[in-house]
Amino acid sequence: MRGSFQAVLSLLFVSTSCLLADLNNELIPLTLKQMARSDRLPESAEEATLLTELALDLGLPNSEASEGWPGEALSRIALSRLASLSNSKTAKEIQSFLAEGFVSTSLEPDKPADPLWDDITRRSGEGGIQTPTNPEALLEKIKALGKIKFKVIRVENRTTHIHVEADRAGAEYSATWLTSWTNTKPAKLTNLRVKNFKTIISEGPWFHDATNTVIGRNPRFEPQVLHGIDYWARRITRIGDLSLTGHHGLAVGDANGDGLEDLYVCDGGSLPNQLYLQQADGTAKEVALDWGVAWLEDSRSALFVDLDNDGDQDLVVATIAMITFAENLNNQAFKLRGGFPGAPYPFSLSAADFDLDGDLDIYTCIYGAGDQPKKRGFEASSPTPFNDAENGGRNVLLSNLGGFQFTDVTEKVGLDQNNTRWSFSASWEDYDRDGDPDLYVANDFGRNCLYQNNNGQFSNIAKKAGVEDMAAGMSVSWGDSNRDGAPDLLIGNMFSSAGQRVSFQRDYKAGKKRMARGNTLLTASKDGFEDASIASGITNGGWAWSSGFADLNNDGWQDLVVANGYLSNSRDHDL
Ligand SMILES: [Ca+2]
Ligand SMILES: [Ca+2]
Ligand SMILES: [Ca+2]
Ligand SMILES: [Ca+2]
Repeated sequence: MRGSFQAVLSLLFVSTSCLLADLNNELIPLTLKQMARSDRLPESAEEATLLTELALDLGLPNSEASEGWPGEALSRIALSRLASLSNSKTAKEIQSFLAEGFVSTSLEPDKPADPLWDDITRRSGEGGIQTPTNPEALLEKIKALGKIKFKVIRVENRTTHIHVEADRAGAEYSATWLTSWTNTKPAKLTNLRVKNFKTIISEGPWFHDATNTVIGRNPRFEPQVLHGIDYWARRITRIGDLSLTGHHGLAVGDANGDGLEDLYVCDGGSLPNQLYLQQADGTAKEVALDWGVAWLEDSRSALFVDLDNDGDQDLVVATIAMITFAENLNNQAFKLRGGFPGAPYPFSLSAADFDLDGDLDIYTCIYGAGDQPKKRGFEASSPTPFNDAENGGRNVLLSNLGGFQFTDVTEKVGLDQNNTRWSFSASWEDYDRDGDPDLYVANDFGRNCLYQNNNGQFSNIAKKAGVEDMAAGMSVSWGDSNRDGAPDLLIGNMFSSAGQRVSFQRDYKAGKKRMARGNTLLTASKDGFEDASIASGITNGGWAWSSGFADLNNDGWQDLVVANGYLSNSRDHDL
């Protein structure tokens, strides 16, 4: 274990010097140097203590707690009964849970199949009429759905709203069930109504995992790539800057100018970033060390962009030490040109020519404020209040001055308005079609920003435009989802069943209720933006992080891709 750690540390390391090359230029010259092993060994055993648990205080009670939350008790009972129903082998086992006169709709009515594409079809609708159902019939219906999982998303009097997902060979089923329970001990199920269901039927898988085929032969694949964060958390000390939340982005671009897209992959602190060059046979060769970009700093985001307009793809990487800028040298290597240290704890990068002077400028989202060497993220400061926090980090717009010189113009151009929120992600689009790029910023723990560009000066018009989407904003992308010519907004937000239950019980105001609702789709028209999230069925994307529009099947309609998931415990009914 220790051997791999030291081997990693003996690779290249970025160091800084404080010489300013130019008064306007705010990049610091950087050099590469060999790092001595002793540079980063922990000062004491205490400092080497691993961060084993992330405590994220959302201001909501623990979902397991029932004190003061009567609905939570019924929620747990419902979950346990439903698990018994799906696990039972004989009708006799479930008889004790069913009230006399139990009624149920069909769980998966035989609706006509709508074609989606190729041989993939969808059946959807409501459950229909409730009829008396005996235990044998109920068990048969449940078994027919396949491997089944439940989440309680709302408790209303004695009725629990259940999100159901099930899969079997060739089909995936998802539904909302309303289940009502007697107020007796033990609580018994009086009726089960399928409010809506959707079954996607497909002969074969839609995607194949090509990871091993494409990058599996690289020397670092087994020792580095194949291991997850839990493996590295036990081997890299805190002083190695390994972030356990795994926010490491990647960039796609043609680094060597051969017409094939290549990949730069960011990794956690003490693990070198990787550069994969696509080969003619479809595999990819890892060359980061030879190309001078195997940096070890915890890296959050990267961009391949042509910063000097010479036709090749330069590289920008947001590390926790600084934003680094590297020039592409004849499609053969990168040369470090400087680093911007004024953006600590970055989460994402985006590029646009905001001032229309012909070169690309760089915007960086900064999440938390108060970053310190030994305390980062939520350890250094927490968002308050959790639904409208303004105590986050300061996002930065760096204007490209040419010749790999950049200057911080955030304040000068008006982007300092509402600029202390917990920003994860930003996306540029000329949404008002006046010729200049405008900027949407997705913020965790509160309101998002839409900065309208007016001749290089920005105003946050999110409130006026109705696009604040006060929630746990993780990601944003622009795309024309309804093909009316106006760009719409997709915002990745967390969907939390526990959060939905407690916000409903306490009758939280709309602003707080939205915190756990899930993804948001805001469609634009000449009359402004409209919230189409629920109508379009996109809210439940799990605990969403990165998301984006992509026309996956080339039918001219934008599909959505959402990356989701979070640290979880071993409960097997956790979706
Ligand atoms: Ca290439
Ligand atoms: Ca270039
Ligand atoms: Ca514009
Ligand atoms: Ca499509």
